[in-house]
Amino acid sequence: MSGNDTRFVSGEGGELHQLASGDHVRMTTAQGVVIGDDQNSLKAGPRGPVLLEDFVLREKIFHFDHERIPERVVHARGFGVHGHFELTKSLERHTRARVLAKTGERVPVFVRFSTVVGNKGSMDLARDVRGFAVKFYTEEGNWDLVGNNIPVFFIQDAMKFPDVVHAAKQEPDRGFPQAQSAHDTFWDFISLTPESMHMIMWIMSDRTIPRSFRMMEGFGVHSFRLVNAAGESTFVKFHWRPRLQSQSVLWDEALKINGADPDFHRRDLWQAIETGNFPEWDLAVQLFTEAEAERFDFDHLDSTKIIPEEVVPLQVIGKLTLDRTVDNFFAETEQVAFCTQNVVPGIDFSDDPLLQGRNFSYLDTQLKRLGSPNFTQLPINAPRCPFANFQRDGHMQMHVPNGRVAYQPSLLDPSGPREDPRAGFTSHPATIAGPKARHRSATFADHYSQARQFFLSQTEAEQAHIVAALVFELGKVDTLPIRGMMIAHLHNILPQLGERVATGLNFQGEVPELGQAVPTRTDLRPSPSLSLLAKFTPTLKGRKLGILVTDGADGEVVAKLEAAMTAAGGLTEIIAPRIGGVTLISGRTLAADHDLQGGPSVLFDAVAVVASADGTTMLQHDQRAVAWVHDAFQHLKVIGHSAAALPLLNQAGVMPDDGIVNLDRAGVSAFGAAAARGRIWPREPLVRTMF
Ligand code: HDE
Repeated sequence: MSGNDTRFVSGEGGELHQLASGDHVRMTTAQGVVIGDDQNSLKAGPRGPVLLEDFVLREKIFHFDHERIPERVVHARGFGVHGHFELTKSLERHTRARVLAKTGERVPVFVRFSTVVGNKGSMDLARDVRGFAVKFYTEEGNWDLVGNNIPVFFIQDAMKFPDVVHAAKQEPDRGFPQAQSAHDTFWDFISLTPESMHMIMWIMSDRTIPRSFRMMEGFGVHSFRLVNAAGESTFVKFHWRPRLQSQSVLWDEALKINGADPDFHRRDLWQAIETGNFPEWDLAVQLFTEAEAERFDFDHLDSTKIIPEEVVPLQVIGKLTLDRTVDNFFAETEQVAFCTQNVVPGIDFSDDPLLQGRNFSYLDTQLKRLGSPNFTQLPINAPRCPFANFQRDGHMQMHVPNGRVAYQPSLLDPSGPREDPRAGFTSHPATIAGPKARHRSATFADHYSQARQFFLSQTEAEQAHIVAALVFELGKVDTLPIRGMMIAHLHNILPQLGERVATGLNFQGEVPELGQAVPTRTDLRPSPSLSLLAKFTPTLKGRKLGILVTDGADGEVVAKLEAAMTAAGGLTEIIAPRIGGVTLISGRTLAADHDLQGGPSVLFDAVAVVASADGTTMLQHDQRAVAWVHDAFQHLKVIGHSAAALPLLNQAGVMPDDGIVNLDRAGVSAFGAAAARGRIWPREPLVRTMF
């Protein structure tokens, strides 16, 4: 901007007016009246009162006052993106739904990931279940698969949903804690709800602190029905499997990430898509008949149970790709309205009592949030196929229907919408019988066997993390009898689990004897697919390397690291003592993405310190640098270093192991191979007490 730049004009009070010129459109009121001054309200005299007549001011403030809508009662914090789904294997034999029968078509989707408990402004790395909600805009209408990143749920009946949510949310008298289950009311409820125990194993595992939305599995949780053209029904469970595999952070890392970057997950997804690294998931199904379901030794209508892959194998049928960020967070992510009852012909519900309750709740909650039954007309919610009916009027009606007929049957309007019994949605005519009563089926009564199976299916490190999470969470519970009750449940799951947690808590109180409706089965074989670490294959794809550099650093090593990461499908960021970057040994300036404070090592999957001798001396006097290395070491990360950087590593308490790689001696490829394997698990017992 220069003194004679005509795009900018100073006003009488020295305020800056940026005028419409060049590509700018002219600013108008909501009525389309061009605004002449958007800096000053209309006053009686330069220092006089503001006039009520100022419709421009009043309209602007009025709209601002009403910008917020109620946040979602659960899953308030979320992040949505666009993409598409492509079916690779037809399920035509089982369903007439085109989206699951016609291969090779790209069906547009909108996906919203979320946490459950925290409010909208809470942090991304809360220990929490993640929502994984997918809206398919199919040619036969919208299909919403509103799932989570965990295949089971806390409760068996929708009747208990408000209770579990109230218990988990901030305690109502004090308004805290935010986005945490580590408090009395949550564990009070859980300790009196044995059906939650399987879910507790999952949420205390590292699955609830995912490394990225891109690295999470997703599950439809309930059984649904597929119905084919002949009207035959097959049950189905839906699974999303991330191509980048499931990966998690450590708890201490999660705590620090929340401070360093509360938007860690949304930034990660945004950055991946904006850099063309589109995340992908396979859609897999478990298919089974009613007769097969009868033979399971659990009830598939009970959402606290999984169907182990060993019992019904997964079949991959398609691929989800997320490739476009939203244009506007509010219009799309905030206004998207997922509803479990949004299904298309060929997809139908099971009698899972949770699913049945959800089918009421979602539609109801959208009315509260979006304020009008016409929320279906918002661009993010509207079907992309033709739609027509006689629903009329209501708040914020966007359509202008013509004609005098808003009903049928009618002879007056020969072209109006009419039902189609053949193409239209028909419910599977399941036969229903039984006494009308408030039942809980006896087939739902085994609360511990699958919890035990899950725990025993984990690797040693994963089991230790479940124990540590329970020790942390129950340690935040002030009411000792709640701790005692929980230890008793854990004991029912597996005696050693109860004992390990009791040891971790140094629990001296009374552990009650808890009766069991069904004794814990000890014959369920561990299911390897339930462990994230056991099925992980080394990769750098989608991972991020942080390189700490100093003045005088060897730019060639940095370049080689960057090239290796790029070739492997990963990203690299440079951290320097100051944000302006460093002067390399070659004299060239290397720009930084973060300064030491802005780019702590918790933000990266692996790290490298490429420092000169003088630079190392300087870093040794900077606690931020020492903490950077120290954290990376205790978070079990692979650390590459220039030979000259060794004194910094020593000062940070780094002990040599397979994950400490001298870049000058072992080379960049050795570093890459080590980093691809992920964390150095044998290091963990050296840096943390394990119970
Ligand atoms: Fe939800 N859930 N839920 N839920 N849920 C909502 O709907 C509810 C359940 C899930 O990104 C609400 O739009 C009941 C299971 C996701 O916008 C609400 C019950 C699963 C999202 C609601 C459940 C979920 C929600 C709040 C027990 C995994 C976020 C805002 C019967 C399969 C969707 C909203 C988004 C949101 C009710 C249990 C997943 C209140 C009554 C089980 C991913 O309608």
